Amino acid sequence: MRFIHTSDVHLGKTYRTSIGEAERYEDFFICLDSIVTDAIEAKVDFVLIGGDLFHVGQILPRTFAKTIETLQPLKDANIPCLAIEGNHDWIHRRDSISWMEALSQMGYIRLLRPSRTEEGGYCFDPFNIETGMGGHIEINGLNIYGLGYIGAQAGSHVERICEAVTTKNNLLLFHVGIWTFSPVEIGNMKPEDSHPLAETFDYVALGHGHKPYIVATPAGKDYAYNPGSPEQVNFGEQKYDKGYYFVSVNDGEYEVEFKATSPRPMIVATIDLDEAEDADAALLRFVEQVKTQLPETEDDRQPLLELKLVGRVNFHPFELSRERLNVALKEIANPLHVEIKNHLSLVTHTGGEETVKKSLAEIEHDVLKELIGANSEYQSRGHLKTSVPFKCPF
Ligand SMILES: [Mn+2]
Repeated sequence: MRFIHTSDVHLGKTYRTSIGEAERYEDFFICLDSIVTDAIEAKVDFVLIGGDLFHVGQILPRTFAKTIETLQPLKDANIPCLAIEGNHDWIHRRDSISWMEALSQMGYIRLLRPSRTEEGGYCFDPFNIETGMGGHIEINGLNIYGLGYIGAQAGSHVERICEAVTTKNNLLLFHVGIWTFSPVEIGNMKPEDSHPLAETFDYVALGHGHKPYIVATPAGKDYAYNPGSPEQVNFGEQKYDKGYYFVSVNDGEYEVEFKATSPRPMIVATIDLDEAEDADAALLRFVEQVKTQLPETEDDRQPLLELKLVGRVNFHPFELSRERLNVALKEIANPLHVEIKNHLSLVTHTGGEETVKKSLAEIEHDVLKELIGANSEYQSRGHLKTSVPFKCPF
């Protein structure tokens, strides 16, 4: 028996305000399509998706339509696609009919989710193809259980999860990170809390962290596998291997192979412009340094760039405008999407010998203060506060 285990596909992700929005949006469908194609070519018995099929809970209708289109070949080939919800699919779920439930009712996925007993235990009901609901499916003697995202206290649920399973030859789909491998701030559990799962499940199919990793028991037996995201969802992920697991099961023995996918090139770099005399000199140095960061690759896809500008400069950082930087970048890298973090600070002279260095944030704050002072409409709001709602990047 053979199967593919992927996770965190994040369909629907894009950069809303970018020229590359439409093309970036396609990337995630192209990525899933390549995995579907591999599954059909290899004639696997099933495909597992360990959560976060969608980037957000409330997807656009076209995202739903494109998902169906992408999963159609699997359905036509009668290859079951078993999925669980992740934290991204889960947010706001109660506000509407879950898109994952709809996919399950339509037969594109089999959404596995346990019910709870009155005593607070777990109950993995057999999956019902008519309702598209249930927590357990048996395929060729392999018992597959699905547990979505259960939040921050996942570790304390392990005993109850194992208690609810009485079969042999078990596999668990679970959207959770294992701390030390996946230091994501929320939705983790400690390895010592996770290890008892190995007594009940021969293969724990993880999702959540976008970096691949394998967890072994203290005795050294691998049992939990996180394939990571097959595309680069966020900046920073260019450091990780990108792919999915191709798994063969023979007599209860799991042979796990990591197969690489082909994500869009992503470059994250710090550009040092320290002591640049003027904006022109800084721009030249910027171009030189970006050039050294560009990979030598046959890949003709436009890359994604995140550049952090650092250093103390002798000109006002505003003079090195985003527009100028973007024009230069277009010539040397032709990026699909660019994010520039301007951390330059200005060296200002205050009449005497003393030199004061102001960060860009301080300069921006001063500018805003002046604006507020000049505009009576805002004067009552004298003190500016910015609040950024916390959002889990995984
Ligand atoms: Mn994710």
